[in-house]
Amino acid sequence: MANPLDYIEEKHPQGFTVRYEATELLFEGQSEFQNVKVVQTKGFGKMLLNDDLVMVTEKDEFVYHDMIAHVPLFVHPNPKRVLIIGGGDGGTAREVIRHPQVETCVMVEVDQMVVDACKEFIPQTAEAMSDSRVDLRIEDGVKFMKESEMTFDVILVDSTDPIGPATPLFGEEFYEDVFTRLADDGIVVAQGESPFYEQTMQKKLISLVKPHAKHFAFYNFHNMTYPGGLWSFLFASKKYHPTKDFNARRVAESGMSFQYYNAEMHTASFALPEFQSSMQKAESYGKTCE
Ligand code: AG3
Repeated sequence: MANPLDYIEEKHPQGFTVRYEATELLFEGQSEFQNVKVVQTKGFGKMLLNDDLVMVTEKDEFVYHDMIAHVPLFVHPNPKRVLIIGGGDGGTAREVIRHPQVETCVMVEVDQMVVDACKEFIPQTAEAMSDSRVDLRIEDGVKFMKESEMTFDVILVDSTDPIGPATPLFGEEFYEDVFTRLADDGIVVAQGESPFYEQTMQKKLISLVKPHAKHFAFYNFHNMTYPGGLWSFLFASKKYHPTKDFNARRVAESGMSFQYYNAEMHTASFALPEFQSSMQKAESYGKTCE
């Protein structure tokens, strides 16, 4: 064993640390943007960490990737052009291209090292990046949004936490460009952080989409490895309502099978705990998220 390990930790400024038993450090590198690690854990399969924050594990990545992709793709009636900002592990692209209407999935990831490390060690997610419908560009997502002339039906912001390279992805200018590149009936879904630990950031995310979207709402999921377990995405659209414009029959008719997503979870995930729901209502004044 090249680099034996006893454990790997994700430390939190809120005063707790999550420790995973691990056996081997499969990869470690320092890119221009961040520290990248792939670790063989005992209980979660291979794990990708960026700046020592857990991004993906083989055991539970299906939850996040189901929910970032299938919620908007089953609301939009004909999602042909999809854009992923970030998502260098490939898991989001994998779920996007399962939808037969998708003609092209442009993926803009800033860090080549993340893509290379995942291609070598986590094919479970990375494999999708070799599909002919995936147009992978190693480029700064903020710059791409500013300079691109393409229009997208669905834009998925699959980012890390708002520290390090992802900071501008939680900014006003970026969202102005996102909505410029979004079709009139387009949908944006963004990685929405923890409802328990990141309430300030969730308020900020609402303020970023509110000026541009007709409908917007957080939806939640539970996974095994993001701090607190409960985590959010933010749905925003110039046209579609995330549950009223969702036709559950389409899920059944698709013939697709999932490990986390299903038609009931789709609707239920928009039911928020009271503290988050009242925050959302308070921050949305004048605009509807209902
Ligand atoms: N995106 C990262 C979600 C945030 C995780 N945060 C944390 N562990 N503190 C995941 C990318 C999956 N494609």
